[in-house]
Amino acid sequence: MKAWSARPVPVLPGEAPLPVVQDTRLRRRAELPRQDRASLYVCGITPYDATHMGHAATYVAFDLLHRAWLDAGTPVDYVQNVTDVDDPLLERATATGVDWRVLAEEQTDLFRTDMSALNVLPPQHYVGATESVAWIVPAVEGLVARGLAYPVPGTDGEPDGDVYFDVEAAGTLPADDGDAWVLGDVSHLTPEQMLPLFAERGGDPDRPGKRNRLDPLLWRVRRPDEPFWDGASLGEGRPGWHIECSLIALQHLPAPFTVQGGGSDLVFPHHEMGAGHCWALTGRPMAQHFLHTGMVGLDGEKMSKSKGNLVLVSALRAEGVDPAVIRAAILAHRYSEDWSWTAPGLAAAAARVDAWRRAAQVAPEDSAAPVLQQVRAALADDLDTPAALSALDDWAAGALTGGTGRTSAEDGRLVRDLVEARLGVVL
Ligand code: 5CA
Ligand code: ZN
Repeated sequence: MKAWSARPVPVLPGEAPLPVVQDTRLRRRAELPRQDRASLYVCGITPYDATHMGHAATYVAFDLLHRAWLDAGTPVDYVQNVTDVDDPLLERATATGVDWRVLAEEQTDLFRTDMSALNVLPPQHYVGATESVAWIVPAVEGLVARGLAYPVPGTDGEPDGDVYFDVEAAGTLPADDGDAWVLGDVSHLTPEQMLPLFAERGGDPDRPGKRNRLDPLLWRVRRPDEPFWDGASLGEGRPGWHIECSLIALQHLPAPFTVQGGGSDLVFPHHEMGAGHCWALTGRPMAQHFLHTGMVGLDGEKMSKSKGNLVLVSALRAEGVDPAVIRAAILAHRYSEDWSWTAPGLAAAAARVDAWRRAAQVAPEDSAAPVLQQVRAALADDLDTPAALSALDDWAAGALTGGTGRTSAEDGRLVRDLVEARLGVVL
């Protein structure tokens, strides 16, 4: 499907270092590899309640990584999915009496508009689950043929034939280079820790007939009143969630690709199982690095539909809030930490952006090069945006209280370019 547009990225003088990032799977900080091209897959929205500040913070975080690569002279192949058919979307459509396709299209459109407004660089491939069924079916058939997936008989109103991934069988596949996947490879959770998360996040541990309670669904056979696709030997149905992302990634990116991204709510089961599927299909790891963003709440509570405490980007925009200010409010927090959206946080961001804008009009001569270096160094340290913002605040304070020193339009322009190129904030 079509992605969205963002402003062209200003080119900065010199070359930035590649960032060191916190890798969930490796459980340590890791230097990103020097590559001719980097490859990035970020899990996209399920389009029924887009775009709240949590979504926005996650896509802004990976946009910072994207911009870090560009500033280091590395082009990025970026893929993002849209989970445009899945249980929560269908449930919401039924509950509100809207056709699921209409709901998905409306919410995806709103998301694209929000991403454009927030100046988030688009992926080259923006791919719906519904566009990928033709790739998913033969992959699942192949896993069944190799004994790595199996159909479950019907019970209690559930039809015959739902296909599950055999986590134990996949975990015994031999690896040439010691980089095999076993359950827990990405998340490092114990089975006891996995079970409640699995149940909470779309899994069905109690489905009779499964070999392991943690085996995830690959293919859900047709149910009355549910959308379905031709599944060849699997029968009509629709794909499971994790296999969607594995196949969309494998369709467009090498295995392993450089970074798999998403919110920390996706570490288990989504990224764990996605990596297992990729391993079973290719004999290679899914990604070299797994990065996860913290969860954003509202005034100290988790932001969620059920609590009704969503702060939507579109609602803020409708109130006339400058998207540059929304972005600056997000960047005041480290991407990897949980944090809360607050009204004072938004007000502080507005004051900050205003100070930067005023300072850019009166930038002291030769002040841009040092702040360029400081911002690059901060962002190279696991995208430390609070440190980057603090360097810019110091620069702005100096400019605004600079007294009689000479000002330089060129320095002002360079700082504006820096803020836009690296932070995506348009001054
Ligand atoms: N479609 C799946 C991924 S394949 C999904 O999780 N969709 S979502 O709409 O629920 O979330 C979209 C992205 O936003 C995911 O990367 C998710 O981890 C992230 N996200 C969701 N809620 C929050 C939150 N409160 N804070 C930060 N990130 C969030
Ligand atoms: Zn995903």
